[in-house]
Amino acid sequence: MIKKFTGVAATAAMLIALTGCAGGGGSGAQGGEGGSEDIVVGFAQVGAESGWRTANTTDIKRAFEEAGIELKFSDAQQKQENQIKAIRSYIQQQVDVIAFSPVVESGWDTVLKEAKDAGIPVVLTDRAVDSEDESLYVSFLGSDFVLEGERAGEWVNTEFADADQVNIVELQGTTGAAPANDRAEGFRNVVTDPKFEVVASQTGDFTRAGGKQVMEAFLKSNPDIDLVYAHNDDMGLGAIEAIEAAGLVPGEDIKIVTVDAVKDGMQALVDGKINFIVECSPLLGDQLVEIVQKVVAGEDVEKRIVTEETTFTQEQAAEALPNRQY
Ligand code: GZL
Repeated sequence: MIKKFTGVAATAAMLIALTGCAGGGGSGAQGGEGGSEDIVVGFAQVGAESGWRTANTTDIKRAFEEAGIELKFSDAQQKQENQIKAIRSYIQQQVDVIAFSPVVESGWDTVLKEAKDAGIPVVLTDRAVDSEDESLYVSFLGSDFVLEGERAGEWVNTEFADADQVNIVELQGTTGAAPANDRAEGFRNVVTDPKFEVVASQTGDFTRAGGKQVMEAFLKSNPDIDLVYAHNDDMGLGAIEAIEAAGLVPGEDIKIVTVDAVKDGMQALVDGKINFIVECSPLLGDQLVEIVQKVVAGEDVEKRIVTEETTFTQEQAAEALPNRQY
């Protein structure tokens, strides 16, 4: 369906040539020479639930500022209805492109069709939607969350190679969110030996407070926990607080593996309270700007752009932390 948007954007490109003003499907930008300064983008962010999200927001705002592109920004406080309201508002304002990180995978087809009918291309960043109709967005830029879960699982297999029985508790991300679904799936793809048992799994909603609260409950109901698999650093950091309050030593009595690699998580890894972190990069700003510029210029964009990321042991974190951007 890129062709459709390319068609619209190509028409827009022709109009820009004729009238000198940019505007994908909408007429958000008036006048100007059709450069970046004429583009108006609406971004509907999930919220500010974690260090990762804060870093993601900061990087997106930086990139659009540097590119001279007007960015209308909204924080949905992790509520889907707020993101839908924001997207509808951007449609009303006839922005040139809409970008957003879907807080959950489902329930987007109606509003995305409204954007499509308004001729406004949509870019997914960070998280995916489960829409069958891939014409509803021009590109999805973000991590491979299944791979992240598999990388966490591979470390677990190695770390506990000599163990006979490993009791695991899982702090899941936001219920219904692509990173929560996929990190759970990826982990289970590789942690298959029957000696591993996920004795408890519950959402901590990607927040530090949520991780702490759920871990407190896990500790009360499970006497012998060997490992915490937290879908993000913030929930892992909350779990550390609960483990220490219970008089246990995180990273030793109970090992912890998390995903993200934000500064606070990396510091806990250096301090030995977390044992391994799978990176999930929030630095999507420059790539998003490039996608927006291509779409408005009528150029094809890749349907799926996977961000590059790695993993960190304690030693690797000690080396990387001083230069960490987030
Ligand atoms: C992953 C992102 C997740 C992070 C969490 O790309 O959607 O949401 O892993 C954040 O820290 O809250």
